[in-house]
Amino acid sequence: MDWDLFLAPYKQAVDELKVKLKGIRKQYEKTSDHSPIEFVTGRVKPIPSILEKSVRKNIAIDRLQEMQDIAGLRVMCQFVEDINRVIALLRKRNDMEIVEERDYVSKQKPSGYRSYHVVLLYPVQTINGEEKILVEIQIRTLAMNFWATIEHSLNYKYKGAMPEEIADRLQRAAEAAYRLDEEMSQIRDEIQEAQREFMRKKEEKEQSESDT
Ligand code: 0O2
Ligand code: 0O2
Repeated sequence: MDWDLFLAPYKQAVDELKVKLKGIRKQYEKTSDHSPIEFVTGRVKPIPSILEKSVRKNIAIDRLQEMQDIAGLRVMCQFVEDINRVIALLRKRNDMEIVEERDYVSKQKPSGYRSYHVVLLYPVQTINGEEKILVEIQIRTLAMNFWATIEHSLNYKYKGAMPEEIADRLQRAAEAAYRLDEEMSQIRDEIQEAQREFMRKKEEKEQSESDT
């Protein structure tokens, strides 16, 4: 198996999509509208994780292109409402085709995990022509991301054998993260007004500095 060759289009897709998704944020920065995207990260799944998942999901090595998250991106949003705005933006695009959506936002996983997963077919242009590959985009709030990051590292630490007390605490933390998102949504208008005011003051300051 030539991993460099196999993973090259995935790496290219991650790089391209990172630029494209960050571009959405940049476009919003030029308007007075709130950006539904706070920040974007991306990664190509490490080879040991690909192999572990292929065993767990019973995917033969010559069918690895069926694995949905070899190329993975994460879009972080301030508010739960922003998740739908990001999904709407993705659905409108003609440079990607959505093939599957998994909504763990309205229906959380038993672990307490919440996030919206969109699986795409994304065309990568190579010297041998176009290659369509699967890409997974996870869209979540900052609070969902905070929880998932901690839970992921604890899972890694305990290698699946998480002490019950810690699992209970994580459940409670998931509920707290949910309530935090709810509270933030409720004061969303006030936050946005404060952000607009901040931008206005910043622009005024920059303007007066350039005038002098
Ligand atoms: P900027 O100017 O900081 O916005 P990369 O290869 O660096 O583009 P990668 O490897 O996919 O990105 O992921 P990485 O490095 O973990 O993080 C990607 C971007 O997300 C980086 O910005 C981080 O600064 C930003 N980031 C990570 N965590 C947070 C966070 O908690 N809050 C905020 N607001 N941003 C975060 P860039 O792309 O380097 O550019
Ligand atoms: P990574 O690179 O470590 O993030 P699965 O059987 O759950 O592995 P499935 O059903 O194909 O995979 O897809 P699913 O559940 O929609 O998405 C799997 C990915 O979602 C995981 O990737 C995680 O990134 C994230 N995820 C799903 N459930 C949880 C959870 O309970 N806690 C945390 N922290 N993340 C979760 P991988 O494969 O773990 O890879």
